[in-house]
Amino acid sequence: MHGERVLEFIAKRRRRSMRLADGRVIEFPAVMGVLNVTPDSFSDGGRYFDCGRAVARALEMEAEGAAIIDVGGESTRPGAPAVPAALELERIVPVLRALGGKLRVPISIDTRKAEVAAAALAEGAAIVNDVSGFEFDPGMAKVTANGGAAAVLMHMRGTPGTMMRQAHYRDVVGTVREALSARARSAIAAGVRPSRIILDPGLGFAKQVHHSLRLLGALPRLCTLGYPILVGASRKSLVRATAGAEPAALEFGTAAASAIAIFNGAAIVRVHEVAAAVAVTKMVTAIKSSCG
Ligand code: HH2
Repeated sequence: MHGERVLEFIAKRRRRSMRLADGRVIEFPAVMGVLNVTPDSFSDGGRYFDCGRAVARALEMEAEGAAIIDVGGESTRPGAPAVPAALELERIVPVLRALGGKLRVPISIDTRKAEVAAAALAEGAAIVNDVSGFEFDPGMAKVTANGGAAAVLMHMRGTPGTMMRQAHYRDVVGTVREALSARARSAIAAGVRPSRIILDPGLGFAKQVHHSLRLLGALPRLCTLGYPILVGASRKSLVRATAGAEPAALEFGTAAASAIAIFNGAAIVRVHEVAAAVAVTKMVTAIKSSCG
């Protein structure tokens, strides 16, 4: 009972920012720009596979107002094949090295592997973004804790190859909320600071379209866990199936999902089109604050 009251208290005083180990502060709501250094990501595969292009895109997203650049070397789209750590490192390390000292905003490393996270932190990344919520690789929590890094813990089931077979829930919101709470507790037990934990319901990951839509609508319930919430709806099946798959429909649909996410309390939206999300964030923040 006491614990629940503490969580309610924390939720009411919802965090407005996060201080990273190096003193940089991320103000919420924030936009995380996606940089996929992969040949096969579902929406931008191959576009930033070249190191020079990846660096230029990172700088462009920062100029557009991204508060975090999320670098990934493995596609996690449904059915994607697993990538060995050595290949993931080959993709991301040159980009992180080339970005060294060029970006003001922090870098997050989008990986499920401790070896890749450790190398990225050594190259200056400050946040570990793990779609498996530290479940895929048992070494992940220690690497994050030892590096003093912030952690994004996402909810999914199985692996990208198997997850859509497990997209069945009786109560998707309650199930995801419980699982995220458990993941936060085990990260804390391994030494990750509670003030550096971000939770993510994992739209599209072991979720059918209606599950993802339901989670977006029910974000306030996830916010009562007391941690900042990240939402990644950008160009996903919930947008394709609802707004349409042509480029304009995908972008407007993504913007609508980001707007609702922020209105419902998300601290961070993860997107491919940073400029649009920054405008959406400003607009929703202004409307929310005028609501009192
Ligand atoms: N979605 C993707 C990858 N990483 N991380 C978090 N925290 N939340 C998400 O929703 C999320 C994520 C999938 O999107 P994308 O990076 O565009 O595709 P791919 O995995 O094919 O590279």
